[in-house]
Parts: sequence; C-alpha cells; structure tokens
Amino acid sequence: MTIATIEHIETILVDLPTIRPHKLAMHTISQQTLVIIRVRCSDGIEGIGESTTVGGLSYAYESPESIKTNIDCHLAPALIGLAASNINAAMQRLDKVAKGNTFAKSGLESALLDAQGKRSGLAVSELLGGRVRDSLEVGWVLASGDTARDVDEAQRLLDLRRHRIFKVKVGAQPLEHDLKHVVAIKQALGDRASVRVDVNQHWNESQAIRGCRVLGDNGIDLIEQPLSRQDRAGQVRLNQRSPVPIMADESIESVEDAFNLAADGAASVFALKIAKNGGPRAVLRSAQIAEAAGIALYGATMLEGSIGTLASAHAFLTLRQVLWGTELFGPLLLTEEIVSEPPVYRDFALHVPDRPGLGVSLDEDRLRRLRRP
Ligand code: MUC
Ligand code: MG
Repeated sequence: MTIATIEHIETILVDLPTIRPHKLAMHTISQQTLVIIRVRCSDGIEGIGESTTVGGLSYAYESPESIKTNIDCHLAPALIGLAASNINAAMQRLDKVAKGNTFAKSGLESALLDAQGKRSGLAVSELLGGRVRDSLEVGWVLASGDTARDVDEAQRLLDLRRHRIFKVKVGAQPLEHDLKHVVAIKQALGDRASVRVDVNQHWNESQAIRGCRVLGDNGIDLIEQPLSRQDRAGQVRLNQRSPVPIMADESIESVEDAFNLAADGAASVFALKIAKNGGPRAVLRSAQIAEAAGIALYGATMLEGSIGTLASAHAFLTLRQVLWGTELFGPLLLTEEIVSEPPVYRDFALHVPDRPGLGVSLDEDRLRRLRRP
C-alpha cells in the first residue's frame, strides 16, 4: 500500500464585508480576512482549513498577512513530503519549526483532519474520537455600539429562534456608560435571553470590581476577560471576588496558558478557540485541562467563516459538556459565503454535518471572485 504524502499547500486571503460594523473595545470590524488553506495530497485528496483572526494585529499576535507568509515560507515547506495521515507527526514537526503561531497551525491541522476524514469516509468529529451531540447552541454578539439597535437586533433574533444567548461588547466607552448600556439590554430582553459581556481586557481591577457587582445585580450571567491577560494576580483576586462567573479568553494563547490559568485559579470558565491553541485537536487538550480542574467550557470563535467555524464545531461536538454554549456564528456576520454547503443554523443551534471531513467544499467561482488579487 502506498502512503499518501503532503504534496502542496496553498494559502489564499479572502476579504469579506460584515453585515454591520462590529465594535470591539480595540477595533471596529467592517470586514473579516479569512486565510483559506488548501492541502493537496499525493492520493488526489485535498483538505481545506482556515486561519482567521480579528482586527489585523490589534487583537492577537498574528495578522492574516503574517499567517499567510509564515505558512508559505516556514510551515508549509516543513510539511511537504510527510505522510498525510500522520497528523501527530505533522503537528510535532510544526511545533519544532515554529514556537507559537497557533493561528497558522490551527488552519493546517484543520486541513489535515479534513483530508484524513475524506480519505477514511469519517467526519472530523469521528476522527477526534466521536461526537456526543449533533448540534451546538449558538449565541450572538451585540456590537453595534448603540443600545436601541442592539435591543432591536436581539429581539429579532429571538423571534427568529436563531439566538437566545447574547454577548455584549463593552470596554471602549467609560464604565458607567457601558454598565447602563448592558443593563438596558438585559431589562429589554428579560428572561427570554442570557446576557453576557466581553470586556476584551479593557478594565482595570478597580473598574472590574464595580462592573462585576453592578452586572451581577442586574442579571448578567457571565463576564469575559475583564482584565489584561498580563494581570494574572488581578485575575485570581477577581475570580474569587466576582458574583458573576469570569471567563478567560485572551488569557489563553496556548495550551500551556490554559494549564497555568487553571493552576492559579484565574477563571471559572474557559473560552475555547481552535486558533488560540493550534487546532481542533490542540483545543481539546485545553478542554481536558479545564475539565480536570472543574472549569466550565464555552465554544468560542475568532469570527471565522464557515470552514473555521465547522472545524471548531467538530471539536466541540466531542466534549462531555459545553455548559455555556458557543458563539460559532461567524458565517452569519459575513455578507458573502465561499463554501457550497453553508452551515445550518436553526432553533438556536448550529447543526453540524456528518459528511466526511469537515463536511464542506469550496465554491470555486465565489473563491475566484472574492480572493485578494
Ligand atoms: C472575542 O474577544 O471574543 C469573538 C466574537 C466576537 O464578537 O469577537 C470575537 C473575539
Ligand atoms: Mg472575547
């Protein structure tokens, strides 16, 4: 039997506008740049993956352009000629040639899993040990920056039975302004919805103490990354003190970060992102650390398009419990689609295909039209 090898890797930048400006504390998103990865193997099978970040370099340490360059110049050459089915060996090789670069590694690991799934006739969730559910609850992020517009948006999505979990982006405005904004949204939605906030590291400890108390008194369920990822001592103190559970997001830039946060007791919920850990298999290592430490899980996103969203979803389908749901809504924020079978959202959930691999294929015409020249 001849062993299929990795023959060629192509990276493609695709700029897709968002349906409205999406305001985060550090950056307003009006388009997402997806890095699409095509891994061609000697048996004719092609795996596809996606490495996407938010806001150029303003959110994390890799930009779409640096992801593409690092794959083209360093990671892809290290993979060419390796056995396509041996994902352990391929990812260990990448860890040897690149210290970090979890975003780039995540798209490559996703593409290798997609190829192996197509080769074996199994969905990626089955390759990861087997799915224990077929769908995932999906929340939406309110980030227009305008209270009335956010309330209208949430009410419309509740009526459509598309989302009943809403994460409100805060941190760009003064604390009191943000608190009023979030409390008004919660009051308008009442018990119909779970309302959470994401501060994207923009409070200091004194603001966070007040913010967590006021939000807790007003029915907010979860507070994501209130403090800087650098302020570990503050995170530990806040996690002990806050009446509302604290979720770590930017604090987790690697599986090792997840271990250290768990050991320090710096959060009671982890936002799991394939991009921050190095792929669908890597994110499950952080999930296992969390489980062992009694930390609850949330299936998070870097606002990937359909390919990255499904790569995340296949991993999350295998978890024992995803207590806080997911935010795998990335494709719904974009005005254009580049896959032939867009993900199915219905009844507050993403329904994940059990076709081989990730279960999607690229729409070549749309890709040709939308790729960066
Ligand atoms: C983040 O910090 O969570 C995920 C959803 C969203 O609206 O922003 C991203 C990043
Ligand atoms: Mg976040």
